[in-house]
Amino acid sequence: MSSGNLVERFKYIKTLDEDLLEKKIVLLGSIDGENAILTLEKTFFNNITGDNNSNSNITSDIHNYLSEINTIANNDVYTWGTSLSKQDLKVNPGCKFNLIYPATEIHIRKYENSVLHMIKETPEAYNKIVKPYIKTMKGDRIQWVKNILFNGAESDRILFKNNDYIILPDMKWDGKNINSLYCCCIVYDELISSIRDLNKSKINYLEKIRDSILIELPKIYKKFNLKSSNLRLYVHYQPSYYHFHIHVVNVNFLGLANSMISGKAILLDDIIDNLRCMEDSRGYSQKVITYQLKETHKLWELGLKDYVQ
Ligand code: G7M
Repeated sequence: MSSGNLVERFKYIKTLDEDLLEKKIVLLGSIDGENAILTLEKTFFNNITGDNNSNSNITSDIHNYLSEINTIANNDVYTWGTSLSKQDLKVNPGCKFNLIYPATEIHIRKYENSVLHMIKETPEAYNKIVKPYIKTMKGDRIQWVKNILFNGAESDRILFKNNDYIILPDMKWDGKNINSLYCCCIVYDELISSIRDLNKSKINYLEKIRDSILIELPKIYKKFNLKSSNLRLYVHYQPSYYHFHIHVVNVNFLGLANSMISGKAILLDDIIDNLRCMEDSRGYSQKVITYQLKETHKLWELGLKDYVQ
């Protein structure tokens, strides 16, 4: 079944979230009686800084690009208004969508806007509350990861792979505009669920992966002059998916505030250096980790609400 077909059958129930900065709205709906989450996001002006293909360059044909110009006001040298922009699906689509269908209760909780709290997760809280929860999140929930690693899913999108990891465009990235580059590096090691499973024995392994990403991505995007120093590598705690993966984004792109925020994102280099400096060889399993958690997150009601800072 094509995704277009699914989106056409989406019936709106309620708005889960909207973000004026990211120009994004998240809708809960149903398709054939089952829950679905549809995220709609306005796209960038891909072609202003994209490739130099003249068809796709809106700057070379601004009058054709903008139509029905409506002036709201002007004052001295300032004028502002609205207009329609010419769009075409291939080089200049107006909107990017993500559909999750069927969506589980966990998906809905993840996307629903909710109050955040700062949690101080002790090793005891991890062992008592989080570790058992992670066990319940290992099956279907990370099927998409297994599909990428072992079943050929998204195989035409893989940018690089070796024995340690696969790197490919994150589903949040359209894969076109280098300025908003967002890749996901998924490791093959199924025993690392989160940073809690990292200890000194993993330092070389993490360094090897980091160094490889920093060499390979600039090679792949050489024509855009991407440098290793343009890449920001980080890991989430808590992640949404408990199979170790690294977020790799363009350091110049600040539109990912929610993903990169402190209290959620930890730089890979800081993780490696923390491991090196830790006296305890058991590593992150022994740390108090402070991070943000939504009130609607399952871990909140499972007991982390007793560990607020
Ligand atoms: O919060 P966490 O660290 O678990 O982030 C997981 C990342 O995986 C997010 O940036 C998602 O956008 C990305 N992602 C999730 N899914 C389901 C997919 C997928 O099916 N394909 C790709 N390429 N990325 C995904």
